[in-house]
Amino acid sequence: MTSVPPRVFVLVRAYNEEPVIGEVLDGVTAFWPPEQVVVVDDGSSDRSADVAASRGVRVVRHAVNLGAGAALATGFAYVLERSAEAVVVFDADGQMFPEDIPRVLEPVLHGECDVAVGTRFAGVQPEGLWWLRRVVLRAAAVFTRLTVRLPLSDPHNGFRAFSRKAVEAIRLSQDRFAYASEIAQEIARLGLRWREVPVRIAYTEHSRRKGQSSLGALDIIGDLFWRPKR
Ligand SMILES: Nc1nc2c(ncn2[C@@H]2O[C@H](COP(=O)(O)OP(=O)(O)OP(=O)(O)O)[C@@H](O)[C@H]2O)c(=O)[nH]1
Ligand SMILES: [Mg+2]
Repeated sequence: MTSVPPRVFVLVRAYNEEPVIGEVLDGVTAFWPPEQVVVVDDGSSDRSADVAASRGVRVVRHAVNLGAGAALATGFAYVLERSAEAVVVFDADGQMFPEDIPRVLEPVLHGECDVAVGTRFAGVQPEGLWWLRRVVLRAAAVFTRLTVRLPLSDPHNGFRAFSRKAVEAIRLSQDRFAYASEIAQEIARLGLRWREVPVRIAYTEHSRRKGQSSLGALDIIGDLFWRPKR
């Protein structure tokens, strides 16, 4: 991608990412205009939002922590209001590489699909991924294949790009991490065209300390089957 298309946004959800979000946003804004970067601060109790604002990006805040799915829904509403043509979702915790953004966006911008989903399991296996987490992520793929009939290899990878059509059509009712399974369900329900794009995911000390525990999978299953929807 030689120049950044207008009305294509990078959406960054952040919950207590103060130690790393500045560096992450520096990486993104090195080649993406800050006014096309939206940070949804999900009720952080640290200074994540202030650090983000200091980078000149747009910052939207939840007054309380609602969850990664709710933060995505807020970001979707925000970019739709700003006439977004497409949006790519990028994490604030330093696990993703800004250089991968154009590759994830490309099939959406070229009209080849409505949703591009990152996968960490194509090609080189991610370094530092603990075996139990790998098993859980693989199980999530099998679960998605069985329940939604969508053969995604990494449905819980947060690195995704969406066309405007997809953002308008997808309904998110899961506030927490079950939203990732819901996106797969929505892709299938709406018959959206999708594609997987290999991305790298780093496992850093910070991400391991504050990221999802493998037991989180049980929470997700609980949310999907037993928690009343919004
Ligand atoms: N954990 C968590 N993250 C949130 C929340 N709201 C927004 N986020 C952001 O959502 C992104 C993904 O969250 P992570 O906890 O890193 O989830 P993950 O990358 O799927 O899991 P790990 O591989 O364990 O890091 C990060 O940028 C978070 O800061 C929330 O309520 N809880
Ligand atoms: Mg993470």
